[in-house]
Amino acid sequence: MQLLAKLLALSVVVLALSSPIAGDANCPSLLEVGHYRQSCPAAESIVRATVEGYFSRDPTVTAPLLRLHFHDCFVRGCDGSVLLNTTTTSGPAEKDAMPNQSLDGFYVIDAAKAALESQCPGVVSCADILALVARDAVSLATAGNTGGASLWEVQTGRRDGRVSSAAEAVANLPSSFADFAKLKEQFASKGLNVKDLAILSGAHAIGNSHCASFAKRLYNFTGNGDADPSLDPSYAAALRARCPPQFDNATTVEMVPGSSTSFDTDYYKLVVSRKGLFHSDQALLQDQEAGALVYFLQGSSTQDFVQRFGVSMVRMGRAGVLTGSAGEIRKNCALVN
Ligand code: HEM
Ligand SMILES: *[C@@H]1O[C@H](CO)[C@@H](O)[C@H](O)[C@H]1NC(C)=O
Ligand SMILES: *[C@@H]1O[C@H](CO)[C@@H](O)[C@H](O)[C@H]1NC(C)=O
Ligand SMILES: *[C@@H]1O[C@H](CO)[C@@H](O)[C@H](O)[C@H]1NC(C)=O
Ligand SMILES: CC(=O)N[C@H]1CO[C@H](CO)[C@@H](O)[C@@H]1O
Repeated sequence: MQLLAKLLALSVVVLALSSPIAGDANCPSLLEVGHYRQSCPAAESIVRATVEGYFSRDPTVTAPLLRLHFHDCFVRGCDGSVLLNTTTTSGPAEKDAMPNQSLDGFYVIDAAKAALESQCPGVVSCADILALVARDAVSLATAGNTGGASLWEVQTGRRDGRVSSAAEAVANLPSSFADFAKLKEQFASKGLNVKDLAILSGAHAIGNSHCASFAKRLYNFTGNGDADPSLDPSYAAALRARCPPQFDNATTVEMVPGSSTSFDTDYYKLVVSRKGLFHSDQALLQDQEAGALVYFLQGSSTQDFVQRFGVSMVRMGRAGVLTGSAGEIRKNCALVN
């Protein structure tokens, strides 16, 4: 345990030293670690305490919280747009797009925001709350990380956008039926490479999925009444038992059977055994570089995986951010000011 703690502490230092603060071509931003150090010194600990409070009552809260930051960053950049409600003047928001169906955890973001507003009104953006919450959720879920020590430093300084569009969510969020080339293209459009794609897909170590997100793989994959050939046949049979042809929309399946709250390398072990839940998970093996990483990570330690995961999360967290005087700091994460 002590060794793990040391390794984790070391990896945070390495990350801090190796992450450039001002950006590359994709990043005209000025994100920085500790952006609220002066303006709201308790910001990160307030967020952390909020996540911990919910986690102690319900350890399944971590997966939806991690997913929210991903959905935020892939649509209009990490600008908190995933949190906005549809209003009479706005047109359908991201929340109301098909791929969102299963988004959850908004109440945790709202609770963190309320606590922050009472301490430092109008200072901490909703987009930054999402990034911090995602880090804290993974830290709490990580196998062997006793006490949930923070696993990477989050760059902050994002500002909140004023627009949220369901149509943009549909266009930008990868489909669970996508093949490798499409996934690669969609990640590249957010400044993320094949390595980031393979590593961030490891988020599917935690959480659940509704039958609708993969049922086509079980019954009629190519239109000939067949199953997805990339899916292990006995696993397909087990999934068919759980999701019959007329499945109930509310039924869910664990991403990793029996271990869906533990952030570890089990996801990669499933993918190499053709038991990834989504076609998009299995599609990583269609590419030499991504496939090699999957094989490497399935044999790797949890601390090595989370260290890499943190690096790619920091990169994802820079996608299309608003900084400086762009956007605003929302008072209520569901509404523009
Ligand atoms: C590579 C492309 C990706 C695709 C196609 C994809 C697709 C999906 C789908 C279809 C679900 C299940 C939704 C449902 O039916 O309930 C899901 C769940 C999830 N995704 Fe992804 N995802 C991708 C990448 C990511 C990334 C990059 C992250 C985070 C860094 C992430 C985090 C999660 C988590 C944590 C869940 C479980 C949510 C829960 O239990 O509520 N995914 N994803
Ligand atoms: C946003 O929408 C949700 C779900 O429809 C609702 O529960 C919540 O009260 C709304 N928030 C605000 C601030 O209007
Ligand atoms: C399978 O898909 C094909 C093509 O989309 C469709 O014509 C056929 O009716 C489907 N079969 C079943 C059993 O849903
Ligand atoms: C399941 O969801 C689909 C698409 O949203 C809908 O058409 C269908 O009526 C739902 N089925 C049930 C049993 O609720
Ligand atoms: C959580 C959430 O807002 N879900 C919505 C996703 O979009 C569908 C329509 O496509 C709504 O019915 C859900 O309420």
